[in-house]
Amino acid sequence: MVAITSVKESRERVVSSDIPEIDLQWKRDKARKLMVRACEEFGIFKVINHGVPKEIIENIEKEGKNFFSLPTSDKQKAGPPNPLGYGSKQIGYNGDMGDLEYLLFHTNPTSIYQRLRTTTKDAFKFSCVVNDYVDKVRKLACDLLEMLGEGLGLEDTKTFSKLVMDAESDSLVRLNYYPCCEGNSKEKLGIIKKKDDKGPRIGFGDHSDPQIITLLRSNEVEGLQIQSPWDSSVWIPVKSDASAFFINVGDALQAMTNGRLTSVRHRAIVNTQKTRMSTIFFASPSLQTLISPLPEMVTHEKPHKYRPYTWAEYKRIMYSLKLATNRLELFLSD
Ligand code: GA4
Repeated sequence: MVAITSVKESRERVVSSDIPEIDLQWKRDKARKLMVRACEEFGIFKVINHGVPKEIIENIEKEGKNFFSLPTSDKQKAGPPNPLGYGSKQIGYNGDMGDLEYLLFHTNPTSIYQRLRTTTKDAFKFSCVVNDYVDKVRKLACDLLEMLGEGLGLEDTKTFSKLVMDAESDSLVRLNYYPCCEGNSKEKLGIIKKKDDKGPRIGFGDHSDPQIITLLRSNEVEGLQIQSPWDSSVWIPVKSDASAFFINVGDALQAMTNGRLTSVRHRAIVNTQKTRMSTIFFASPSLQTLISPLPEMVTHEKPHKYRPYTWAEYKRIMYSLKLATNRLELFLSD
C-alpha cells in the first residue's frame, strides 16, 4: 500500500509511494477484496495483466503522438474545446489553465471522426485506433465495476457496469499531452529541499473526476500525483508504469456508495526531461441517469449522505465551477 519514504518541508509536501496493485490473474475473490479496500482507503489502484492488447495501446500512443506533432493550425481545426475537441492550456470555461494540449472526445464512434476529419489526412485511421482502444478499455472498466459490485456485496453486481454499457452512456476519452518543460527542477519536483518553493509546474490542476471510474494509462514518464487521504498538503507521486492502468474512483461512484468509496483528488505535473502523454477513459452513466446512494449502502448509522441528482445536472453544475471545486459537497443531504 502507500508507503511514506521521504517528506519535503515546504508549503506542499511530496512523498514517495506505491499505489495498491491488483493483478487480474489473481483469484477473483482476492482481487475484488483488495480493489474495494484500495477504493475505500485511497480511491485509486493499479491493474496489471489487464488484458488490453499491447497493439491497441501502441497504436493509440503512435497516432496520438503524430496528432500532437501536427502544425498548430491543423490541430486547431479540432478546437476550440466546447468542451469536446482539441484544447491547449485552457481547461473548462472558468479560467483554469494547465501546461498541456489535449483531445477530448465523446466515445460515440462517429463523434471521434467528426472532430478529427479536417485536421489530418490520417484522421480516419486515428479515429479507428481511438475507437478500438475505447472498446477494449470500456470492457475493462465494466469488468472492474462488476468486481467492485461483487466486492461490495451488491445484490445486482452489474449495477455500476450496466450504466457504462448503456448505449447512451456519456463516457469520454481524453488524450493529454504534456510537453517537457525546463521549469520543473529537482527542487520543484520535491527531490531537493529549497526555501520559498512555489511548487512544481502544473500540467493539469488538482481535482477529482466527476464520473463513475477513470482508467488512465500513460507512457513511462512520471507526472500523476494523488492527494494524501490523511493530509491535503501532501502530494504522492504515482510511479509510472506504461504496462498498467491506473483506476480511480469518481464522484458518481462515491455518491452511489454513500461515501464508502472515495473519489481521489489528483493532478498532473510537467516533467523537465520528457514529454508525457496519457490516455484516459472516463466511464459515465447516461445524462438522464439518477445518481443516488444505493439502498444497500444506506443504514441507520450511515444515512443518505448525498441527495439524488441526474448526471446532466451534475455536468451542468461542474461546468459552472472551477476545476478544483469539491463539487460533491454541493450535493450533501440536508
Ligand atoms: C475533470 C475530469 C475530465 O478530464 C473532464 C474535465 C472537464 C473538462 O476538461 O472539460 C472539466 C473537469 C473535468 C471538471 C470541472 C470542469 C469540467 C474542466 C472543468 C473545469 C473531461 C471532466 O469530465 O471533468
